[in-house]
Amino acid sequence: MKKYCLSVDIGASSGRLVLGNLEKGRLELEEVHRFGNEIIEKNGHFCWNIEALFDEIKSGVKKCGNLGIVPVSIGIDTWAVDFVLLDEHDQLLTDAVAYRDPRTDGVMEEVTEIFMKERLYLETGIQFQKFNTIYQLYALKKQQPELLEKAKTFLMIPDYLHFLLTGKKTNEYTNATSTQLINAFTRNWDKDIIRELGFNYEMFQEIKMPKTVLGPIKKELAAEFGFTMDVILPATHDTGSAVLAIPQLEDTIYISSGTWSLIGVENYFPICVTKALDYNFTNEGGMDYQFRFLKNIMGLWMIQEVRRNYSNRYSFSDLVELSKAVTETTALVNVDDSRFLKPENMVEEIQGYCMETGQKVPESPGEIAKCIFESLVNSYQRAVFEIEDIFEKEFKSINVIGGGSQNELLNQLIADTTKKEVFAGPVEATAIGNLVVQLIALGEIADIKEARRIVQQSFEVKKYVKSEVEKQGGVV
Ligand code: LFR
Repeated sequence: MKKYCLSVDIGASSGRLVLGNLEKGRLELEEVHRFGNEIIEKNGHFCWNIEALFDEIKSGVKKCGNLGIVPVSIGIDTWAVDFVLLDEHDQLLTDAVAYRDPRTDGVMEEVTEIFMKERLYLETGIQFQKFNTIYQLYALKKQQPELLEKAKTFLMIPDYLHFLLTGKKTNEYTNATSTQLINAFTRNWDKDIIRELGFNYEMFQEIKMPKTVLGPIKKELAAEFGFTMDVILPATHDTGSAVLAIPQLEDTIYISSGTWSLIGVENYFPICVTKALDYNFTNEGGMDYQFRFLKNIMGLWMIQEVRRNYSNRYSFSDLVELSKAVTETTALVNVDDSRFLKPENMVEEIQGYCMETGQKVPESPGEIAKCIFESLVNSYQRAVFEIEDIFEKEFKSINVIGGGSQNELLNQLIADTTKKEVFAGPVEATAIGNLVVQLIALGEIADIKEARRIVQQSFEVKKYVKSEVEKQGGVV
């Protein structure tokens, strides 16, 4: 009998339920359900529609039943940093406020007056981003202190969805590290930071590692689905799952490419040196206590927003084609400027930046898209330099994974700019990484090393090298 696991991977712009099973040493995937996700406005904040997301998960599970497939287990991953608080009756006290909400404007600066940046970095190894959970909690403490006082439970988004499935409360490690409240060395909640900031330590749950079998789904859900299954914790931070699906990491820098571009390397210990702090790299906790030494780059969010500004008249591939047709050199923007985090209108924000910096203002959709792609690659190039500077070595290749790895133009631009071999794929890296952890927990795969071998045998990876035109000194 084939053993199926079900991965639920929800990103900032879409979610999917993918079944996975091992067949003759290869991992087979079957997408059973896909749905959109977006930020909504609720009670004066930008939020996630968490109820709708849970409904989509249930619809997807039911589709498995319709296909006659009963998964042995299910595991959920999502983006990081966001959370909900529950009261003493396990009811929601807060909305699932999204990290792009301006409630944290200026808060990081306040917190880093209480804690020196160096101390926070030395203890947590986490990069400074205004939306980290630590700043969101501090914003809440200032703006709605009564909610924090009533809170009995802190759950991150996947923790909460797992709670809805099982009734069990836990904080999964990989995602918990993105709070900037986990000590990188004890790998547990940092009591000192939590208490000094005046958060209630008791609301944080026991940290559980990926591979933990949380338990069976609630009886009423089993009755609704017509079958039961276990919840097995994957790396619930989507980037943590994605990186597990990189076939080989030796001398390789990865870019997990989606709404964000996460660029970095896998590491066995956290690097909390001053240079890493200055470059603002993070040490996110990974499976088996590996660390992802990486940096967040604004990513395809900018293109997603541009599409929205043009009322979705252009598909992603339309924008790629239009940008290819632009022959003039383009203006460049600093994609990591926080003005691009959630501007009212991305097109106008880009144009404003170009105007203020005395560059030719991109006007057509093709020019805007070209400006975004080239600016992104410019930022990747800078991050590559920083990584090589910190590790004092050259990396041979770059492996782009995730949905963004389908963007051939971007892949080629990366190869041309960094002059490194670029490997693109697997596209469904996050779902794959989620599934392999469940399969390891079930004893179907020995460990991550074997999982990576299986990934290599199962999925297509395309190679890009510096183009000939570029080699001869022409323009891209
Ligand atoms: C990618 C991601 C990044 C995290 C950002 C915000 O989906 O999880 O790793 O920094 O979203 O949570």
